[in-house]
Amino acid sequence: MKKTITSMGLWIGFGLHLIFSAYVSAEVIEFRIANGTDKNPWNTANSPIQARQGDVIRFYNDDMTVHRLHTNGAPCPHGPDIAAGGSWDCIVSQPYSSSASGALYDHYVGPEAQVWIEAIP
Ligand SMILES: [Cu+2]
Repeated sequence: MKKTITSMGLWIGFGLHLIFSAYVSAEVIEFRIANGTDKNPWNTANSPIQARQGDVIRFYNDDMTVHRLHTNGAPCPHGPDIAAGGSWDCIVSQPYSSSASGALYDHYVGPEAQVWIEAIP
């Protein structure tokens, strides 16, 4: 009887471990578009947004103007408008390396408004 309980306990523990690891492996990474960013880069090559596939990059627009992330599908689908004071979740579905493939940018400004993201598998 005691042995049964112990082995059941192990299986439950193992199950919880699987659920918990799956849960903690996806993270929400918060990135704030600073007030005054306007037509300038959102960040720099030296401090890219770092994420893993499955994570969410939550962009908060702390600026006074609308911003929109331009992507070609990676690391997440092309962004919608993020109104001043608003936020948007970029669900990282594909790896993307700005250092290898170039900075992403603000759709409304163009390539000079760089957004550096390193999203690994
Ligand atoms: Cu675009």
